[in-house]
Amino acid sequence: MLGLLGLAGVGVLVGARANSALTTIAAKDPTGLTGLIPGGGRFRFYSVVNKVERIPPEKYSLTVDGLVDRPLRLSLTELSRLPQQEITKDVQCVTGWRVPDVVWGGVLLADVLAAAGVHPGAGAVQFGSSDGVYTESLTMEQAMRADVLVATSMNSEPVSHDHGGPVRLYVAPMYFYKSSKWLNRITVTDDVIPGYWEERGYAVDAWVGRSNGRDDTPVV
Ligand SMILES: Nc1nc2c(c(=O)[nH]1)N[C@H]1C(S)=C(S)[C@@H](COP(=O)(O)O)O[C@H]1N2
Ligand SMILES: [Mo]
Repeated sequence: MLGLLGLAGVGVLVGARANSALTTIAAKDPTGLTGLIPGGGRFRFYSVVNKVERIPPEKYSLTVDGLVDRPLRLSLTELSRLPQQEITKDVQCVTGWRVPDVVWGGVLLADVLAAAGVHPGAGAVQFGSSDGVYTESLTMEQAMRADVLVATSMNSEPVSHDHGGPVRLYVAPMYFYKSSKWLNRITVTDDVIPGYWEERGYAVDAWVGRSNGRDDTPVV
């Protein structure tokens, strides 16, 4: 019980600090307090850095490296030539807000990894962001799920800059902090490397409703 309260406390403090660090993006939510009100049904914009450079679609590339047979640098056009997948599911932030039935489009992370050829025995995947700071990771088993997407569209529009476009991750069954914005690198590793928020007290295995001391309805 004390443990759970402690983690919740850390979450609120850390969230407040992150929000106060925002300028450009947080102008849409200047107090940051709306992020703590459950059931709003609308997105909040989050970034742990003040400003993220906007990448024109034609300049975008996604590096796939690490324990793979064929390291890749995929342009948006090349991503669009891989099998396209659509997933309609909720977004759930660990601070309480949830957006129902978001339509995500893009390429399954599993298909991107297959294109690069993952070395047998590689245990995990790390994600990098063009903000230069945020990282995330998944176990290889989690990365291969059919509800984990390298997303290029959101609600049938290209993913906007504020939402992490041109390309972000969408990890449906986990809290939204797993869904790295401004995704620019996928590195296959031996083991999971805890990400930005996980170094600050949040769960590495961030299943909605089964982690972080929360009882949200799972996203399945
Ligand atoms: N690069 C990066 N990715 C990120 C974050 C971030 O600060 N930087 N915040 C995470 C958190 S906590 C949430 S709730 C969502 C917010 O996504 P949105 O801004 O599109 O609503 O992005 C996640 N991915
Ligand atoms: Mo979040």
